[in-house]
Amino acid sequence: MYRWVIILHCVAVIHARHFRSDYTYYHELNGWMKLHQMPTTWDDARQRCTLEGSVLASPVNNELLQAMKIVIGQSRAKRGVFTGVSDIFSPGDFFSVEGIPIGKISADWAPSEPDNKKNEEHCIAMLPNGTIADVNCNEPYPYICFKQNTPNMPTPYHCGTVDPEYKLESRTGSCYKFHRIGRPWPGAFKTCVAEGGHLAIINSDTEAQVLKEMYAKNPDNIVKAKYPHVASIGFNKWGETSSYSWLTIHGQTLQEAGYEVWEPNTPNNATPGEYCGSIYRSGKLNDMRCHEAIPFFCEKLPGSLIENEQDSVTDINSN
Ligand SMILES: *[C@@H]1O[C@H](CO)[C@@H](O)[C@H](O)[C@H]1NC(C)=O
Ligand SMILES: [Ca+2]
Repeated sequence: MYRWVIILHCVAVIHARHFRSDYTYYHELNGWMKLHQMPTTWDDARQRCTLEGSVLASPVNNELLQAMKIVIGQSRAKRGVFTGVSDIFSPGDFFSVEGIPIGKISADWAPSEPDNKKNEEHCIAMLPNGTIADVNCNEPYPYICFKQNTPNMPTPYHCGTVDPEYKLESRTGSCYKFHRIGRPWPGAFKTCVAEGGHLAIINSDTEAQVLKEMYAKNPDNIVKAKYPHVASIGFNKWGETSSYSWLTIHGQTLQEAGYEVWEPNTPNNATPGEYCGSIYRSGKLNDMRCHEAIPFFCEKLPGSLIENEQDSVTDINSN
């Protein structure tokens, strides 16, 4: 009897939690939400939700409207949040990021909205009382990401994410993903964080070997990268003028981190401004200009994004 209780409990938990532990499951939505307290521009909010595998939430039905209202109410977002509704594709044509036209959005306008003040209001925010207003897309707001549950949702793999591109490496105990679409170093950093990890940090010769092998599996399929044979990892030069201050993104010197094998004649700041860290296909380190779009490696501990608290399932009506 006791055993059955445990099994049933586990089934329910797995069902409810198999997206990400930083998201909360809402029964009424059959989906997950995450409030981002840190205000940002609409573009950045949309991109971060996308990178997390979700969408920028909009009140596309009454359940979402009520849930968003509750999340805003529980937060410090006293001015409200961005919704996913904007007219970025064509001025005056407002759609949610899922393509729902604003006429079908389940929210009322706040008094004297929309007013398109100064002809600069192209994004829709939700106020704490659930009404909406057009606002400036570049004026930072908090936002909510939403992930709809679907019958064919993948369950997390051994890397603790539904993203199958993360592969567990037994030699190091970490998971890695090679991003073959080039991004500047800061965008690569953002992408890895949104995926629950960080730009890869090399802590041993073995780990350098692991990345080298992954890189070799991608000989000619790298896109949007000016330099396909160099890939960003997690170290950079702190204080651009001081001579030797290369640190990992977790604050260690390369020597402390456990790997400091530079490609011959690097770092050389060959094109001035090479303050970001990368590796060649050889697995050896290189200095690179931070704004160059190049491929990159993310690293993720298998336990990040795994739920270890008792219950993250929330009932909207349960208070
Ligand atoms: C919602 O909030 C706005 C802004 O504070 C206010 O102007 C409006 O009257 C409120 N609407 C309702 C229905 O409470
Ligand atoms: Ca307005």
